[in-house]
Amino acid sequence: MADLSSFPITQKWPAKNPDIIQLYSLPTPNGVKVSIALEELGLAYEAHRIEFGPEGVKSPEFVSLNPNGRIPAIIDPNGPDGKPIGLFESGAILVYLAEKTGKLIPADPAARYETLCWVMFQMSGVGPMFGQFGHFHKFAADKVANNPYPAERYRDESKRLLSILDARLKDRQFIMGDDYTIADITTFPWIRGADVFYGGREALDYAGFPAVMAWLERCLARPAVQKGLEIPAKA
Ligand SMILES: N[C@@H](CCC(=O)N[C@@H](CS)C(=O)NCC(=O)O)C(=O)O
Repeated sequence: MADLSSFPITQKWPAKNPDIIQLYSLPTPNGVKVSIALEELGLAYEAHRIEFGPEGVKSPEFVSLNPNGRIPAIIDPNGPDGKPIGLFESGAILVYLAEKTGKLIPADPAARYETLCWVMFQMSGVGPMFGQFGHFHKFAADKVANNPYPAERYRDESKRLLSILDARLKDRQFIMGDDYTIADITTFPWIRGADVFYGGREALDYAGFPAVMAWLERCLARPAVQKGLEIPAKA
């Protein structure tokens, strides 16, 4: 049996089966990327629900795994050289899982790097900009009631990113073409999330990006996605 005792997080959220991947997450746009990938890959894992706040993501035990105090994070008991490894940042976790299994990322080197470009496009662009859009459009709307600038800035930048994605998907099934990859898994939860969590469908003019909408439906139709979107479930 794997020994995960060097990871303090396992004291607060004990592993029932330390031989399988431990996922620390919540079903948010960043969190579901990892549960969706794990489901798609058919890897065995145990999901721990980590709430926001001092008892969850900001607790010393969680921060010992991710110094940034944010979900998602994982421990793989069977990492490089067969040793346990802890990982945080959803993009890094997706690259790790894809490379571990040789799936959800092309084997061809040039196509692999192209996939990574689109993963980084999401991590540095779509995620942060959509997140700020949601903040000003919904959660802090009352704080900026007299100043439309922040909401407009992030709305317009989010729409610009959507137009880039729409052009990419116009003649492709998925971001990398016929194959569904980690570039899709990192991106579509944010397109869905801006609607489901922020009510941003109209403000972001989703109807104006038909290729993105058709791709989102294709992604959401996958059984692994339907399952991953609900993980970790509420106790
Ligand atoms: N770049 C990080 C972002 C992670 C992130 O922002 N997670 C959010 C949930 S979607 C979180 O844990 N927020 C808790 C907090 O800010 O206290 C990643 O992709 O993993």
